[in-house]
Amino acid sequence: MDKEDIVEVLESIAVLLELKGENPFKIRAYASGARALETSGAAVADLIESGELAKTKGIGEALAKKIETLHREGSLPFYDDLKASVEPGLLEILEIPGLGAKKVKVLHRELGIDSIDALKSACEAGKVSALKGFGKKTEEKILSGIENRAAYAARHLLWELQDRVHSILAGLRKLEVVGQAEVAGSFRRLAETVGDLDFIVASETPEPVMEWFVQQPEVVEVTAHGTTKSSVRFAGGLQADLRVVPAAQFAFALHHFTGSKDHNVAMRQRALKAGLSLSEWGFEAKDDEAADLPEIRSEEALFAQLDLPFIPPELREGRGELEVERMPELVSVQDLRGVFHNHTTASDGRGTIAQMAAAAAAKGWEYLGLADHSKASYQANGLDEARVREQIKAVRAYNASEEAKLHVFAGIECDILADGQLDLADDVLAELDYVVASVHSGFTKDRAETTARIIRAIEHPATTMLGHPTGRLLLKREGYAVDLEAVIEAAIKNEVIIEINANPRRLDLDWRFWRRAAERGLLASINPDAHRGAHFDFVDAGIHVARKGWLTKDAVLNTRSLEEVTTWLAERKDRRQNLKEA
Ligand code: DGT
Ligand code: CA
Ligand code: CA
Ligand code: ZN
Repeated sequence: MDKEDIVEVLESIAVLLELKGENPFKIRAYASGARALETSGAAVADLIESGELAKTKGIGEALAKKIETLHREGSLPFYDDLKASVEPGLLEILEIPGLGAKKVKVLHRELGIDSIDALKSACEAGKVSALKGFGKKTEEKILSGIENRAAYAARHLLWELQDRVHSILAGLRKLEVVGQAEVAGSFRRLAETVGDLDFIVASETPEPVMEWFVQQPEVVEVTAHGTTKSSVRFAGGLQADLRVVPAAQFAFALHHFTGSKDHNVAMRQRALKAGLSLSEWGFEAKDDEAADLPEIRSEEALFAQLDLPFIPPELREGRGELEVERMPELVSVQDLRGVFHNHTTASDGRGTIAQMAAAAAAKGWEYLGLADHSKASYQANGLDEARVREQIKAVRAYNASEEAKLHVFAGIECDILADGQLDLADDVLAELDYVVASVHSGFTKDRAETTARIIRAIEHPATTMLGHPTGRLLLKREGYAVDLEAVIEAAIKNEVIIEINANPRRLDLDWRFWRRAAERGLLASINPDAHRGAHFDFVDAGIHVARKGWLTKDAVLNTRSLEEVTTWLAERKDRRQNLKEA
C-alpha cells in the first residue's frame, strides 16, 4: 500500500473506534498518526528502511508496526476485525457527507437506526431533526446525501476508466476477425463521468469477438451474451456493452452509440430535411432513391452526406453543434506551454520547488507557477506572510541557479475569507507574480452570500485567477450554491481568469459554461492543482473540459509562451494597480 492508502486506513480506524465508543486517547493516536504520516516528506518505504518511522512525532512503536504491515501486506488483521465488528449498515451511513462517528452513534442509540433505509424513513418522519444537535437543516442535508449516494454509485470518473478502455480496445483489435474497434458513448464524448462503457466493433464473424469480451478475466458477471450485443459487469460495478456490426454499418453504429441522444435527435431532423431517415443501421431514402446513396464507411462521410463538417465527439451534446459553418479549432494538450496552480512541500504538496520544476520541465513546458495554500488553510499547512516572502525568495533563487530547468512563477492559492477578503496582506500579495483566489470553507452558506463573497474577491486588484469556482468533488460532494453567471460576469469585468481545475474529481469550472463565457471574453487557465509531479498529467482531463467547452487556443492563458505570459501578467498587474490608485 502506498502512503495515501495507509493514511486512509488509519483515519478509518479512528472513526470506527469512535463509533464503538473506545477510549479517546486510543482514537486520537490513530488520527494524529494518520496526520503525522501524511505530512512527513519521505516515502513510507524509506521511513521503514531507515527506522525513522517509529521515531516520527505522533507515531509510536505499535503504530509503526501496523503501518509496516499495511505497507508490506496491503491489509491489517486488526483493521479487518474492527470493520467486521461494526454493523455494515452503520458503515454505509458513515459514507453520507456530514455524518461522522459521533452523529451516527447518536442516531443508533436514540432511534435504533442501523441502515440507510431506516435513516431515510426517520428523516422523512422528522424524527432526526428532533434529536439534540441535529436540526432541520441537517435532516435535509442527510436526505439529499442519501439521494446523491444512489446517483453517484451508478457513475464513474472517466479519468479512472482510461486504462481499462485502452486495454479492452487493444484486446479487441488483436482479434483476427475484427476490422475496426472503437469506444463510443459518454467516454468518447469526453464526459467527466461515465455511466457505462460502449464498444463498437466491425466484424462479419461476431461469435469469437463476443466470446473474448465475456471471458475477460476481470468480468464478474455476464448480463447479456448474444451475436449482436453482449454486456458485462466488472468489479466495482462498472458495466460495458459491446455491439458487433458488419463493416458496412460501422460508421452508423459508431455515430449512433456515441450520442448524445440530443445530438442524435438533431441529426435525424437534419436528415429528414434532406429526405433521408437516419438510424444506427444507415440512411434510408424516403422515396425509394436508395440506389443514389453512396456507400458510407466513415463518420466523416456520414456528416458530409448531410453537408456537415466532421463534428468532434466531444461537441456532440446537442448544443448547437450542427448550426456552425466551421468547426472551431479546439485547444489540445500539445498547445500547453506551462501550468499555474500547483503546490509544493511548503504547504500540502509532496514535491519541493526543484522536484516540481523538474517534473514540469519533463512535460516539455517552459514555465511552472507555484501556488501553495495560504494560512487560513491551516489543515494544509498554509503559508503566512513571512513564509510567502521566504518562498518568493526561494523561487527567485531557483530561477537564478544553474539547476533551473524552466522558469518558475511565484504565486499563491490565497483563501477567500468568509467576508470575501483575501487571506494575506495586500503588500505581500503585490510582491507575487500572480494570485489564485479560492474558497475552501463555508460550503453551506446561502447562494447570495457566497456569490457576493466570491465577487468581492474577484474585485480585489491582486486577484489574477479564481480557483475551482464551485468547490465540487465529482461523485463525492456537490459544490456550494453560487450564481456562476454573476461570477463569470464579474470575472470578465475585472480581467480575472477562471481556472479549469483539471483534477479529475473537480473539473471546475464545468464545461457547460465555457462556450458562452469565452464568447463574452472570459479567459481560462488549465490548472492541474498538482500536489506531486505525477499530477501534471491531470492537464489531459482539463483539456477534455476545454474542448467540450468549445475553447480554442486563444481562450486559454497557459497556451501562451513564457514571454507572452510574463508580459500579460505584468501589464495586467499595472492596470489593476492604477485602477486602485485612481
Ligand atoms: P452514460 O453511459 O450514462 O454515461 O451516457 P451515454 O451517452 O454513454 O449513454 P448510453 O450508454 O445509454 O447510450 C450510448 C449512446 O447511445 C447514447 O449517447 C445515444 C445512443 N442511445 C442510447 N439509447 C438511445 C435512445 O433511446 N435514443 C437515442 N436517440 N439514442 C440513444
Ligand atoms: Ca454509456
Ligand atoms: Ca450503454
Ligand atoms: Zn484549492
